[in-house]
Amino acid sequence: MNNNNQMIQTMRWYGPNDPVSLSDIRQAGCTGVVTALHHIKNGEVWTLEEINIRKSEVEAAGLNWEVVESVPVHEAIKTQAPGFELYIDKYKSTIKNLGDCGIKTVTYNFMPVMDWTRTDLAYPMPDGSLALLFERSAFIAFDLYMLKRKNAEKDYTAVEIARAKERFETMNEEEKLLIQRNIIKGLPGSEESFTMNQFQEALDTYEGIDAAMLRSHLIYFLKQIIPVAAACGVKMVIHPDDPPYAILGLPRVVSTAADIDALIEAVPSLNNGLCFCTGSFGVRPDNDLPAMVRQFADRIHFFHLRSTKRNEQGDFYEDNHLEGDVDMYAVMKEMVLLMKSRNTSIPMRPDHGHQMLDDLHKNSNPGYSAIGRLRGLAELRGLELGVLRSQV
Ligand code: DNO
Repeated sequence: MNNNNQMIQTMRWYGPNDPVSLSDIRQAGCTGVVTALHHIKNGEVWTLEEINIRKSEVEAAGLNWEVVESVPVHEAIKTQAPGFELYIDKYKSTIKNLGDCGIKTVTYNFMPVMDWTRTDLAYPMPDGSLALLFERSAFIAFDLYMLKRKNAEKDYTAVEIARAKERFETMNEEEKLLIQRNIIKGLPGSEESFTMNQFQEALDTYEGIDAAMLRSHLIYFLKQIIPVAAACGVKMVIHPDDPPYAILGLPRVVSTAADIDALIEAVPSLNNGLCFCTGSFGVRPDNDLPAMVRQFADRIHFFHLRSTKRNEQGDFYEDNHLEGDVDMYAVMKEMVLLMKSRNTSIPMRPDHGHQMLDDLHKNSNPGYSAIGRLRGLAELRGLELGVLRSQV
């Protein structure tokens, strides 16, 4: 068995204010963390000094800063609003500074306005733990009856609208506010937070931008950034859309294998890489995850491992890491093969986890409590070992 080709175990750390400490992460069995300079405003340059402060803090706890998640892409770059070139220049400086500090894998996404989206952050599981849920009728009710987005009805079927109306009528004021907050306030790591008015204004900046145009803006960004990243040995890894389809009339262009293919065709460099998030891609039944790992084997530089369970109405909740719709065993087999064939170790993190045990009485970032992720990591690490040993 070749230990050098095993996944590098990490957890996301939100920085000094994260209720889960570096020591907790180390005790969970991780050798590294995934973190970002969340205190720096979107679009501003991460200086060498700021990067080194964070790096020293992580290293003092006996861990490595393996991956940056995320260097956010300013909205002006996504819409190509006047002055966006300046933000591209700043982004290049940040990438160069990270490379100079030895941090060589950088995650980002290209989702318009909002990052990952859920409607319920405390959805009770039968075992008493709490999960994250995307409930389609609650989301549509938000769109139609709270946001009251112009022409929103045309995005939904008559059945969906009727269901959303009924759902809305059963909500009390508190529940309405909670759903609103979950959607527009931004989940941890989103880096954007809005009031209802600001949210509508942000949506309006995408008027006239369809999927083809958004894709061309992404390709323009990649053509600018990837050569800089390649020159300083940084692998850029794009995170897929979550959920992996258009929402609220906003286009999304990183949801399927065909989407990724288009980006590779435009910018073939292997530094134009992928953060393979099984939870995000796995929401679509037409995404064949093991096949996608094989297809993009040479440019997957980071794994997010988690599973979701969907129903026929378009709802999904985050299941235990080895349960739900993702065939984690099949994905892990492909991961093991790909690390072996590239003779490398790829960082992974157990993505999210249920709030459980003592964490039920603690404050934590939704999806990022300690014990649920520890359970996920332990299961995934065991699965990897089983796959490896059975291949010998
Ligand atoms: C959610 C995360 C995302 C991810 C960004 C990457 O838990 O996976 O917020 O960090 O989309 O840019």
